[in-house]
Amino acid sequence: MTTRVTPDSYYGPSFGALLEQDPQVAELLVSELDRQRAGIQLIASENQTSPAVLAALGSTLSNKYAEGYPDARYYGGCSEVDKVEKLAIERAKELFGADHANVQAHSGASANQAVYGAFASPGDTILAMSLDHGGHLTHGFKVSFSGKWFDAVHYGVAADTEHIDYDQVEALAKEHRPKIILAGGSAIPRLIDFARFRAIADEVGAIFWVDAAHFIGLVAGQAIPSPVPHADVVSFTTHKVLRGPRGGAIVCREEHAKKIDRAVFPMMQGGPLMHGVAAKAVNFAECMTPDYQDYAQRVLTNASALAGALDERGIRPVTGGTDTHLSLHDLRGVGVTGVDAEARCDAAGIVLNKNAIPFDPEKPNVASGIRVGSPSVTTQGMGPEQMSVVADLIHRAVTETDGSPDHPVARQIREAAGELLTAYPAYPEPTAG
Ligand code: DSN
Repeated sequence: MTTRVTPDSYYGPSFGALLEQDPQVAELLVSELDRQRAGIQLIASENQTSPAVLAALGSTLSNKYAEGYPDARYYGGCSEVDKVEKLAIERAKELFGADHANVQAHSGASANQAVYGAFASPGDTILAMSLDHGGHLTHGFKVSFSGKWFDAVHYGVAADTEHIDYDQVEALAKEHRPKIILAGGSAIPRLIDFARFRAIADEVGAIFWVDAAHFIGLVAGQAIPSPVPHADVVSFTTHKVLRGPRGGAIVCREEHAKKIDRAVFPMMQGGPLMHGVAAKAVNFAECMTPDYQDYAQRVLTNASALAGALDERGIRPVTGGTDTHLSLHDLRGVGVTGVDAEARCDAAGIVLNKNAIPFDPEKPNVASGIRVGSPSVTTQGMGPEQMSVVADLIHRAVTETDGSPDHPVARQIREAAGELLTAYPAYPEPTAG
């Protein structure tokens, strides 16, 4: 006879202790797992990490202070965490073909702070993509430290193609002579021409930095070209397509290694989160497998299928499609705002986010677009056929419902989503016995 393993098996052997001691928090962990399982997860920056990564995150490495770097710590008792961090560093270098890796950044924003710390001083000029064309808060947006401490100049996309306007990048670089030129962002559906950026940076003597947080998993899976051979420094998060723990990391050329390490610690951070570092090591090894490379290819195929299927239904992809794991869609053709689309999808069991589109006439908290990504649904095993079903459900939710979970069409969509998720579950419950 087969015994069903309970959902909390994903929390490891210590979960029983939590349940006994603090049922209030334990139940929230379970209900969040239920929530992740119950919806079609299309947030482009999220994924479903492996039980092995979760086990490392839930480990006693969380107890250890390890300020410093392997073999040069400010605390005793670091013998085991030294081995863990060395493993993570070596695996990151191998995975990305990099001279040097720093795996201590707590998050993408922390990694980015360190890159600024390494190469710029307050008041220096930086050149980066504007947030409203697909950049990121930490790329000089006015309410972020990066916009407050640096003189941020922004490039965007060309109005006709919606691709990065490289001529504008070059003209702004020549005019402003920035210390750093930054490529990357959170809503860029197309490949970035790293060679062109490198040439522009060389022309003006700037550091070329790629924030690869969104697409580094596709690079790890050898599905798209790598920025590493072109850039001085590449920062990234480990939890998006890469499918590792929540966290950040940096790889760079040997000549910048010391600067980067000193900028992460002691300039920006104190003790590293060693359970997170262990989970990064686990993840980097996972990414070196043929299975992961196959996954990265399927992420691309699914993103493209989803973008195309939404396009067929009148929800236009910005730039006409995608080369990555995400697409950005202009909802003006169906006369719905991003904020309403997000709420309508949410009520229908589809999780995505509103997003500004380039030259958006709406305010960011209303927005004319949505952003959808394929990392999670691909982890669940869905393919292009299912992307067509998902596009249909999104279209119906956006155009036929009103944001109420009681709307009859919202109910129908939740039912159809439920069928899809039964066939392609998140965190399928293992069977034992
Ligand atoms: N918030 C992340 C995203 O959703 O893209 C970027 O930091």
